[in-house]
Amino acid sequence: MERTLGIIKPDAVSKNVIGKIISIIEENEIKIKAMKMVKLTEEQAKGFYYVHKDKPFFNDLIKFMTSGPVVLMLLEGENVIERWRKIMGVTDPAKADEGTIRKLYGTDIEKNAVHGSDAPETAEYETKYFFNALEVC
Ligand code: IDP
Ligand code: MG
Repeated sequence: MERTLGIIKPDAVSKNVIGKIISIIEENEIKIKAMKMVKLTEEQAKGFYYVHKDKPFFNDLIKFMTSGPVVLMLLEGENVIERWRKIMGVTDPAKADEGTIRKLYGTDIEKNAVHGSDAPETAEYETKYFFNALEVC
């Protein structure tokens, strides 16, 4: 069993597809062990995306991620880090496979509907960044 962090980003929340994305998670035998809807502060978003701080898209990304509420989810399942990334699709919705969440609900390479940790170390950092032990069922 593995754990990863999933986020439904502000574009998907404003498109009213939280339920559709959660359905996809459940259909794929992934368990939601913790979940909350929050509006990230600039400081919280910057801390979360610190690995991208030197990228040219960083400032816009922070603006986007703080533009409205997000749904944070701690996901659990077999091989869930890799499986959730596959279910999401690649970063650019235009290049994502048919049926992936980013293809279905993403807008562009920045506003791409969902987040997923990319490796065991980042999953560990990211799940602990947003959830403490008492919040995990
Ligand atoms: P990932 O979310 O598929 O792992 P990362 O490269 O880790 O992609 O980038 C983090 C987030 O930054 C992306 O999900 C997307 O919202 C945004 N992003 C990535 N590359 C670009 C870009 O070239 N332009 C604008 N935003 C980008
Ligand atoms: Mg990433």
